[in-house]
This record gives sequence, structure tokens and C-alpha cells, in this order.
Amino acid sequence: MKIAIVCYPTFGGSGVVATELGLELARRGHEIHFITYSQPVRLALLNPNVYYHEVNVPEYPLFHFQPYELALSSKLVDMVKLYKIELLHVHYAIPHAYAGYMAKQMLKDEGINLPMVTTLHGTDITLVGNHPFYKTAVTFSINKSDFVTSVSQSLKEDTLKLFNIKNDIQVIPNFIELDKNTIDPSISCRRSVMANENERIITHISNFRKVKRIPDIIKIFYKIQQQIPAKLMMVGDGPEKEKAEFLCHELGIQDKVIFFGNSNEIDKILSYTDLFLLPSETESFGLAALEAMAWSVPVISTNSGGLPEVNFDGISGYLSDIGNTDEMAENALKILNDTTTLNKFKKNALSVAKQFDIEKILPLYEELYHKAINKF
Ligand code: GMT
Repeated sequence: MKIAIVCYPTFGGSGVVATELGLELARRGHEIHFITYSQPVRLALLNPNVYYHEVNVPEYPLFHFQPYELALSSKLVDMVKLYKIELLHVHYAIPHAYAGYMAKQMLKDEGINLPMVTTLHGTDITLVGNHPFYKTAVTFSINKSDFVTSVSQSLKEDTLKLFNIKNDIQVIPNFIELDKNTIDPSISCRRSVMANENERIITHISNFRKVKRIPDIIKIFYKIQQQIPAKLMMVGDGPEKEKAEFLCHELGIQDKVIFFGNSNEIDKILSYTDLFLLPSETESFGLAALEAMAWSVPVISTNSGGLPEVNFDGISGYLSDIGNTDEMAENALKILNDTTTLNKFKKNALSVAKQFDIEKILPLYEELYHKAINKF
């Protein structure tokens, strides 16, 4: 199949899912066209089936806001015609489903039917899309998609609760490529850069937005390091990062916390990690938790949104109510205190992650694409 994928090309989960999906589809022989404003961070172009088409938005001083949707829908129409693309898969409803619908309409005018699959990822529904200024357009674009998927049952329920949706929503969870999880043995071991032999390594990875409750991570770690030798790896960047750095200084734990910023060494960091913290206000799924589990890392998370669908309480880690940092620290210590328990949780985390192996999830998308193409 010839498929166009529209996504945010950033470090965020929706962009990662879209890119990994496209790359795996390309490996399976499909022709994949990424159409977005810059090259997706995880996109390696050394694949004969992968194309990247940049959407350029010229700066014009008259405009207070540059019209990205307009440029995107034009680019979609041009690329669909040029490469005879058969299907459009947009990730994140805002504004991609909206621009996709416009492209569909323009193509229809020329006698071309382009089926559109929209995948809802979370904040496009729970935080941003639900805003009264966007809601009408978001509802419209979801209803005008030929097929809609959501990354968890919880997100599906939220979407149906918050919007007047007439379409069926199919749940296709986030996935992980387990085969990838081997560290090149020629790379010298750098665990020593992060921690001493006797210290447990605890990690958080995100875009440091408010929804991630970054101060809770510091509070949980503060309690852990009072009981056992430990270091905290903070990976990623975003608006809450500086506040977290100050908090570490206030608590006097700055020497035990490393702020990496956006890192391309996530796999290596996770391979040395003993515990992952994700105390988010909400997560439609929690791809970061799954990525950690795929490296046999147990997870301490909240029980909000789709997190209970990926982190199983008492098995791959523990779940607590939002903001209950005392309980999260206690649970973390239960896992970290002795090596036998830690190893049991590590083993369980990996076996839960295996349920989300790309080999199991990707055929669900392929099946949906066939259905969408055959619809016209
Ligand atoms: O929250 C993020 O880190 C980014 C965000 C995004 O839109 O890219 O992630 C959302 O999509 C991911 C992939 O489907 C999910 O795993 C995340 O849980 C979801 N984030 C939220 O719901 C807050």
C-alpha cells in the first residue's frame, strides 16, 4: 500500500508512534510518505520505501498566525497526486484531521477518493481538543474521518464522553519493538557516569509539561534516597524543567539528580535503569512506561487514564492516586529494597511489555488500512 502519514515530528509520544509505525510498515514493503513540517526525530531515511515531504509555511508579515493547515492540506493533495498515495493516516486530531479532511474534499473534486484514518493520542482529546474554541472543529474532523482509532480503551471512553462522536472508535494500543532492545557490546559500559555500583537508578522521561507532575517525581525520589542509595535520571525538556532543578537544590539533592535534556541515548539510559516514575495527571496510554518495561524496568505510576491498561498493579509495578507521593515512594522502596523482589518485577515488566509487541499490533493497522481502501 502507498500510505501518507501526518504527525508531529517531535519527541512527543504521538510522533514516536507514527514514526515507528511508518518505519515498520516500510520494512514490510509498504511505501510510506511522511508529510510534516520537519523530519520526525526518529526517522532514518535510509530506507527505500520511506519518503519525507516537508510542509513549508512561508512567513508573511500580514499574518499574525501562519496558516499551517492550509499549507499541509495543499501539500497532501500534491503528494497524493504525484505518488498515487492510496490512504492517509493522521496522528493527533488537531489540526491534522482537519487538514486531512480538506485534502480529501479537494481530491474528491478531481475524482480521487482518499480514505482517511485518524488516530487519537490523548491531549488532542483530553486537554487541547476539548477547549470550547476548538471543540466544534475537532468533533467535525473526527466524524468526517473514515476510520478512527484511539490508543487505549480509556481514551475511547473519554472521547465518547467529551465529544458528540458518531463514528465507531477502534482501540489499537501503542506498541514496542522488542527486537531492538540490545545494546551494541562495543559501546563501553557507562553506568558509572550515572551512578555508583551500590546505587539504584531511577528514571523519568517526558516533555516536562504540567500534566507530567514533575515536582511529584522529585518528591518521590527525595523519599527514596532517604532510605537507600539512589540516583535520579531526568530525561527530556519542557516548561517544568527549571522549576524541578530549583526544587532539587532546595531539597539539597542536586548531586543525586542528573538532568539530561532531550537525549538520543534513551535506550542506554533505560538499559541501566531499575525503576521508572510516571506520576502523570493523565496519560491516554503512557508510551514512556511501555518503553521502560520493554527494558525490564518496573514502573511506579498513577492510576489515571490508560495507565492501568499498560502498568499492572503489583505485577509490572504499582499504581497510586494522582498526587499520592508518599504511597508511590513506599511502593518504589518495596520494589527496590531487595534484589530478589526487584528481579521479579523486572521479569514481569518485560513479560507485560511483550503483550504490546509491534508484531502483534501492526497487523491491526494493516487490516484497518485494507478495510479503508476497500471502502471506496
Ligand atoms: O504526553 C506526551 O508525552 C506527548 C503526547 C503526544 O500527544 O505526543 O503523548 C500522548 O500520546 C502518546 C502516544 O499515543 C501516549 O502514550 C501518551 O500517553 C499521550 N499523552 C497524554 O495523554 C498526556
